[in-house]
Amino acid sequence: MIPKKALTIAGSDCSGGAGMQADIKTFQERDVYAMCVLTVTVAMKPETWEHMVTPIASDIIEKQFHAILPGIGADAVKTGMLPTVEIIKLVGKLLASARPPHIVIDPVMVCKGASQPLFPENTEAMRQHLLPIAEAVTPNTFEAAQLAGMKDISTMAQLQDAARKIHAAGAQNVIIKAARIFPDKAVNLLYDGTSFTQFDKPKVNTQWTHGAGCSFSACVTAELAKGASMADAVQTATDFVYEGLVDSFPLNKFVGPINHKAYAKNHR
Ligand code: PXL
Repeated sequence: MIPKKALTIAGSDCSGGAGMQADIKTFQERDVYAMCVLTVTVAMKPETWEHMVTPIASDIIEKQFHAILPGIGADAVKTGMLPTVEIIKLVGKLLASARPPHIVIDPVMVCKGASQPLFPENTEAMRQHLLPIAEAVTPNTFEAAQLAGMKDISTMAQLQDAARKIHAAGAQNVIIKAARIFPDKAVNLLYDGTSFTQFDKPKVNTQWTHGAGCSFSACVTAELAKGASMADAVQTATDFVYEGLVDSFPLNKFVGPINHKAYAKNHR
């Protein structure tokens, strides 16, 4: 049987837990064929784990994209780290003209372990060029506050307010990953423009959370590629990341990824 196909337009995390590596592993675990367009490489200094971010030239991004759309076709597309305004604009333009069946935007602004957002001017470019074409956008609370123009998000009322504002900026579905703001639970909040649906999990007591956000949006993308409803896609992605966190592990003293294989092991 020919599998459904998903494309990630994202950066390389050479440590393998986040970025396009997380997306590819997640697509594979969810039985969706993985394809990728590289937008940036991230390398880390071995002594400090400081992130070194190197954007890929726009013409190379465009050539990769055209190999897949129209060259192959994709049942769903997600974006990850888009490091510059120029690249955000380019990817927005390419997706708007290719019109794949599902577009999931993960508005990556900062890596765990890095202290400052990539570039503040990227936020406005994402609002302008990515939110209007997004079937779903998957910010964490920091990214949601930036996209919504809010100072801080620390309550459910503020989460809902941010979701409404991001929806008003054009995203059809807003899924805010609120892993940290509640003391007793991790919450994913889905807003479809009409109603809110909350997906709760117990907090997992681990520092090895690398790639959780990328893998969440990749799982949503894979489920949409296979024809799931948005709510079912978010439920599966919530379970996938929760089980990956329960089974996460360290790579060195700085970083440890979720276990991308955990969900499949548990659901055999
Ligand atoms: O987790 C965000 C992220 C996304 N994309 C790339 C990354 C990271 C964090 O390290 O390296 C390429």
